[in-house]
Amino acid sequence: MKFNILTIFPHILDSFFSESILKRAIDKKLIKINTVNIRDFTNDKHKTVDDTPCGGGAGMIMKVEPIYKALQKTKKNRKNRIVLLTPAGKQFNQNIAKKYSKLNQITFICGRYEGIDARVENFIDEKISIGPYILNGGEIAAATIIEAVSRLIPRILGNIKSIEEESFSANQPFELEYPQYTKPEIFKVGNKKYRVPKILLSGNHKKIKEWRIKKAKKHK
Ligand code: 6GU
Repeated sequence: MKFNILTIFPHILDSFFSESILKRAIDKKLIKINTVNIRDFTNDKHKTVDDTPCGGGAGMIMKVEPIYKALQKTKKNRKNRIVLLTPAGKQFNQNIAKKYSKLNQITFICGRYEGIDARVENFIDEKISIGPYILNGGEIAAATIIEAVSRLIPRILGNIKSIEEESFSANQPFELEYPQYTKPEIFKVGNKKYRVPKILLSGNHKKIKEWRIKKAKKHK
């Protein structure tokens, strides 16, 4: 699966993609991250990507032409979804992540919060936000979505079972989240002892399963 990221800060996400699971997925060619510098699609001497708002007002607005040209360069095919990242978009969620994970290619346009020429909307499939708060630009949103989508692509996570057991994939958000523990069985802070629940050390898998279901329901 290929992710195109159109941005004026092409290196902002470099370290994010060069560690851990996403790095492994890129190395194994399960995903490809194609960062496109919008500035490369300007044709004036100063490589201008923004300009003052028509009608007046504060701030700068991202120009439509460089974004349009950058979009033309990302190879189009039936399954290439073009997503404008903006706090005014539809809120991203796990169902959207699942749908995206079935596509061949997604192109993210990272706007700066101050604004983007509204004519860009003629060249996109949808507007997406990652939550009800304002970021300076869409780059962190692109990283968030790419991480959520990538881990649903088969073979990217080492342990596929952990996805299957995950509450979200059962379409029951949070319901199946039970508390997890690892060694040591007793964690001491001063004279206070924090213990792993005895049942989890019992080896009784049926009882453990029942306990986990009970705990997960309480969690809600
Ligand atoms: Cl996609 N962009 C910006 N600038 N802010 C956001 C966002 C996106 N999603 C939530 N806040």
